[in-house]
Amino acid sequence: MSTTTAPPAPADSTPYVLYGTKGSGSAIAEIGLTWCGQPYRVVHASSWEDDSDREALRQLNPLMQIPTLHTPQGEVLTESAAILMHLGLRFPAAGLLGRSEAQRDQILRGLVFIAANCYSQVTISDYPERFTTSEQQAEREAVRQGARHRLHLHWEMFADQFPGRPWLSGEAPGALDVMAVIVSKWSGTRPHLEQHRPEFLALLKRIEALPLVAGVHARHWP
Ligand SMILES: N[C@@H](CCC(=O)N[C@@H](CS)C(=O)NCC(=O)O)C(=O)O
Repeated sequence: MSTTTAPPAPADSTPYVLYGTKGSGSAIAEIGLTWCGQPYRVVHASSWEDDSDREALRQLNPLMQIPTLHTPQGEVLTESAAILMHLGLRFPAAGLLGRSEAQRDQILRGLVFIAANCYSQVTISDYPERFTTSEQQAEREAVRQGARHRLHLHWEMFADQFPGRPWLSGEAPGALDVMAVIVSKWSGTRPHLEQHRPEFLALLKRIEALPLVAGVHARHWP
């Protein structure tokens, strides 16, 4: 049994506390929080940075993945899609989850699609050693390449099934645009889309230019 204690939950009057680092998926939560006008404090933490608060992150999220969020009510939220859903439901006026039930259904579907079929492949591409018992570098590289191939295929499917009308979330941008614009940054996805789905790439660039997105994006990828 662990003898360590979890970091104290923020009191009700304190803002959201986001565990994350620059150039990572914590940008998804930051855009969502900004979108909903919610103040937040960032704790510098990631599994791959020794000089970050890895122990605090581990206690909140045994996967040690970011974004990990402590709500003002003291709940721990992990999983980017769940964080965006939480924000969309908690602050409906911000419009993260669309303006109709039909739109909301497609946004939820798209968020789960990206989490299940794209973000998961990025993890395999980044850490192929976790997904094979082989210690051979060539075998691990084969796992990485397989994940990237699958990832790019999944983005093609996403682009075909979630056309921008004119945004991924409907007539106004929302949670699905936020998730797509960040998760598509990794593992060679954008160069692949440039060749195979150029219109979809142009849509991602439009999303990236939205003021609510651009501010956070510039801090993460200066
Ligand atoms: N399923 C998670 C995945 C989050 C994730 O993989 N985050 C990356 C950073 S972009 C991470 O923390 N990776 C570190 C690790 O897996 O050790 C989500 O959708 O938020």
